[in-house]
Amino acid sequence: MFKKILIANRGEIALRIQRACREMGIKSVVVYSEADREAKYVKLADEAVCIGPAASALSYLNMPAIISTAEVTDAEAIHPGYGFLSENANFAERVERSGFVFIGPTPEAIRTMGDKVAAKQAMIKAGVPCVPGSEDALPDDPKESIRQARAIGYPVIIKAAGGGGGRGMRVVHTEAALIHAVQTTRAEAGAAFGNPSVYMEKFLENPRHIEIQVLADEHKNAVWLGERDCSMQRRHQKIIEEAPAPGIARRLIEKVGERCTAACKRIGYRGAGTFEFLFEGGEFYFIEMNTRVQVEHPVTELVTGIDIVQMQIRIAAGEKLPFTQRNIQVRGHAIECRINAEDPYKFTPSPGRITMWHAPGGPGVRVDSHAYTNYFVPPHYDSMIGKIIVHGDNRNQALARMRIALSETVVEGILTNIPLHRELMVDAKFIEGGTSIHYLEGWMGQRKH
Ligand code: MV4
Repeated sequence: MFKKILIANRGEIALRIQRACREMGIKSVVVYSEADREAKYVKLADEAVCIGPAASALSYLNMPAIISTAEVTDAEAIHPGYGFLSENANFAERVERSGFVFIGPTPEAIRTMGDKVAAKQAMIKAGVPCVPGSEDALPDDPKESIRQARAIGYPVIIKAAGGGGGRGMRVVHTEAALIHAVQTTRAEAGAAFGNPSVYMEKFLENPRHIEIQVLADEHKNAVWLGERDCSMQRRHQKIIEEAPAPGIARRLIEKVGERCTAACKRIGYRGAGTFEFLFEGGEFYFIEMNTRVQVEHPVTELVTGIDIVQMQIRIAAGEKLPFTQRNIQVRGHAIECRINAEDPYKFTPSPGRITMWHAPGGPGVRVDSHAYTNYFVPPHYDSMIGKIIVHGDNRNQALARMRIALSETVVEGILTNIPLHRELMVDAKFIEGGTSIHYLEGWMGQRKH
């Protein structure tokens, strides 16, 4: 096992990785920007090194600064967390070329999944169900786009191969709008991702967003750890996630879970990963794969009892998975609310000093946050300052525990989205379960304030 790991991230996930290291007897080095100098998790690490000014481009995205910090501190491995460099194949490659272990998949796997056309082709080959659409990038020939769209049937969606996470997409309802949409998406993709490739899919109008968590080792073992329902989102920012997904037949999920592990084995996937699906009309359709630990990993940890971050580290150290699929059981229900420093009605960021932080507790309540009374939320990064995650024997108990947890939580000095979560936890449709990816935006429009 590693003796020392460098954490190439900040905030709650840097603290989460640090906790995993501590439990495993591994020393942690945290890199930080000038904006994070005073944060408690920085002081808590075994070693901390400032790698640059507040701007991410000069600190958390600064590959030479991070790799040279690993060199001077004698770290053996680098954990990238989520966001920043976590899905940058060039970074993973440079880490390995410098003689360190990248805690994640191979650079090749990251690169394949980063190209959404290549990812989809790999999944089709591996028998994972995908959205009907073009198997290759669209050629520059308008006739061919028109032919394919007719074959698929309108509405279709044009997506950038280099996009993902909601960037670089356009819905097309009529043939009259098609060619312009393809050209515009292509031009934007070239400018934004340096890759003008686009592809076409049937547009699913009212799906849910369901994802499957997997773990795979380098010895050809792979397991899936159940699913998460991440449909409650606004502008591609998830705010609530839960496991299991309400109202979906177990045999359907099991079928798709088994396809995901089969795909992992086939492509030689290693590490933690997430297969993202749209779920509509009782069918799963693969859209993308994430090759990192995700923000919402704790809901899976609470229902399976498996520490996903510790497993990432053990896999990266070359260990075999300590369990097989038969050993994995999903127990009860978990819900996560992301706490953002933002106006709960206008969604504008609300950085600044937290004058009072009181975290909830009690049975089945977990808080993953680096915040505390007097913590200053810097304006330079994502507005998420933590997560409240609850577990119960069933969904109703989890909901009750989340309502209590939210009622206990006190955050003063900045605005947060806690009032929004309090409202959603008593919303009839959310309580019923199974709302689509469009529910929250519709609900926002209805809400009086
Ligand atoms: C889609 C879709 C409907 N049909 N693809 C958005 C993010 C990216 N991961 C894929 N996305 C979508 N792809 C087809 N063929 C609708 C979305 C989508 C979405 C997906 C997941 C979660 C939230 C979303 C919000 C808007 C659109």
